[in-house]
Amino acid sequence: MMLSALRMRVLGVNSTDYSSSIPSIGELNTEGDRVLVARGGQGGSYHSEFLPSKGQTRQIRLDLKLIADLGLVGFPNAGKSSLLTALSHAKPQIASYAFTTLRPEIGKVMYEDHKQISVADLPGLIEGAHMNRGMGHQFLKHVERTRQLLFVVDVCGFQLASKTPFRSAFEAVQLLIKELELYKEDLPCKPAVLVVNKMDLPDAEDKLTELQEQLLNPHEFSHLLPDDMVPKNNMVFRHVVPISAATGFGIAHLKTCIRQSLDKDASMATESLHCDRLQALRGAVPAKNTLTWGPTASV
Ligand SMILES: Nc1nc2c(ncn2[C@@H]2O[C@H](COP(=O)(O)OP(=O)(O)O)[C@@H](O)[C@H]2O)c(=O)[nH]1
Ligand SMILES: [Mg+2]
Repeated sequence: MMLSALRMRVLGVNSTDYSSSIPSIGELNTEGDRVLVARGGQGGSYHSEFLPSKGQTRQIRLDLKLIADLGLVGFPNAGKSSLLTALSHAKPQIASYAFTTLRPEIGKVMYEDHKQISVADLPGLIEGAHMNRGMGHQFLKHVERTRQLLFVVDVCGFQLASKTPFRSAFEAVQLLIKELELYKEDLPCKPAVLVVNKMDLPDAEDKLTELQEQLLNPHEFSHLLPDDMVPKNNMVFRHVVPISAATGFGIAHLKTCIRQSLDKDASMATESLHCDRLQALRGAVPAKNTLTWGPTASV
């Protein structure tokens, strides 16, 4: 059986969890991609008295992918849904309690030159998501598939519940990186922009300055977190953008930064494609030249 579709992951039997350890039969990412899931039987012939043989049977699960240019990564209440509303025409649910967003919501950010960028508001990530706590893997599997990440933190910090520890904006950033790293080591290598939200709140400026200092030298502040929650490698954010999703402060600048970051990757990808093509051509040309112009050429 041949499957042909868009944006799917084809998983083997009994794949109840979403982590990267599941046997994946293949991926259907672009139009025309095909995956062989099960082999058909031989057709009937003279030798088999025209009885066809049975083909393979296989139980599979199709895992529909969410592909967006940007994925919003942040703890609950950071203002991800509010940011998506400020950036696009999407209308995600917004409320001051955790897990308001249960399903990913995609918004389109429009630019004056008609370019559109898709941004996915993903259900809240919490500490322990890599162990499938909260919405754990359901969330992280989507992060895996967005081109770039938009980290969103509340400048004043975050506390999930009265029994869980308070986390400053810096600690939230570190913990988010750690969750991604523990789920899949190379996830924090994705290009990322850090959005510091709620700049309209009192003392926000001072807290932003403190966060920026800590981000410049994260190792110096690693004692703020338990050893096992300190990321192995720190992410280098392409931009750190203070905003207020509530008042609109910084949103226009953020749109510019997002665009710059995505355009940078697009031009790098085009350049590397050109390089590959050139290499391929160079590989082919000398062989021809040897035949035509080499000493043993006998044309
Ligand atoms: N003061 C202030 N509150 C905000 C801002 N952005 C979001 N909020 C509030 O923070 C809460 C959580 O916002 P929401 O967008 O649902 O966060 P999410 O869980 O990350 O999607 C809501 O009560 C919002 O009104 C902001 O820029 N300033
Ligand atoms: Mg939300």
